[in-house]
Amino acid sequence: MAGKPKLHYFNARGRMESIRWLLAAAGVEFEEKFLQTPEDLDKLVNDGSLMFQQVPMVEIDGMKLVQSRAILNYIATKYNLYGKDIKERALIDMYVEGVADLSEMILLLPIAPPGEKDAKLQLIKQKTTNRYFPAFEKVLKSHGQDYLVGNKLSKADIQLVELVYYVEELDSSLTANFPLLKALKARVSNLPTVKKFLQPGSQRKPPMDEESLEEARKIFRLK
Ligand SMILES: N[C@@H](CCC(=O)N[C@@H](CS)C(=O)NCC(=O)O)C(=O)O
Repeated sequence: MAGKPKLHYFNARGRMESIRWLLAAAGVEFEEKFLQTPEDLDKLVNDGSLMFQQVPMVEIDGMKLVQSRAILNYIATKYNLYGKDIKERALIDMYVEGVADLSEMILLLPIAPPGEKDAKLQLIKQKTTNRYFPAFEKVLKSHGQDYLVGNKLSKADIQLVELVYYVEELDSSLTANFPLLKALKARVSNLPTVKKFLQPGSQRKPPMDEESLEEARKIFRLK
C-alpha cells in the first residue's frame, strides 16, 4: 500500500492550504515536512525535487508533484471529486478558477504595501459581494441541489467553502445575503472528514500573522 502523501511547504496556509483541505475532505491522512530555513528550500531545489524551484510540492504515488492546481487536480481525480464526465469537469474547472481569482487576492493581501492594504481590502469585499458570491449563489439557486455540480461533492464545493471561511474572517457580514452559499458551507462543514479538519489540533493552518510572514520572507529570500 502506498504511504501517506507528504506535503512540503512552510508552516502556514499559503498555496498549500487548499491541498490540505482537499486531502482532508477526501479523508486522506497526510504528513507535512515544513521548510524552516532558506537552506531547506535550497536542498529541495538542489536535489531536483522542485521542477520550477518552487513549493508547494507533494510526494504522492511515487511522484513529486509541483504546481498547486496540478496537485489539486490529481487529488480530485484520484478521490472522485472531479465530476463524472468532461462537461461536469469543465464546470468544476470554471467554478474553481473563479474561486482561485478571489482567493489569490486574499492570499496576497498580507504582503500588500501598508499604504495599499485598505484599498485592496475594499476591492476584495466589493468583488466578493458584487461578483463572486452572487455568481455561486445563482448556480446553487438554478438547480436547487446540495452541491455545485452533478448533485455530488466535488473539489469545487470544497475550495469554495474554504474561500467562504477566509472571506468571513475578513468580514463576517459578507455572506449575509447569500443563504444558499451559507447552507453549502454548513453542509460541507458537517461532512465527517471536514468536521474533523475544522476541529482545533488538525493540520488546518491559522490566518497568516506577522510571524509567519517574516518566516516566509526569510525562507523565500524576499528581502
Ligand atoms: N504557480 C505555482 C506558484 C508557486 C509559488 O509561487 N511558490 C512560492 C511559495 S508560495 C515559491 O516557492 N517561491 C519561491 C520562488 O519562486 O523562488 C503554484 O501554484 O504552485
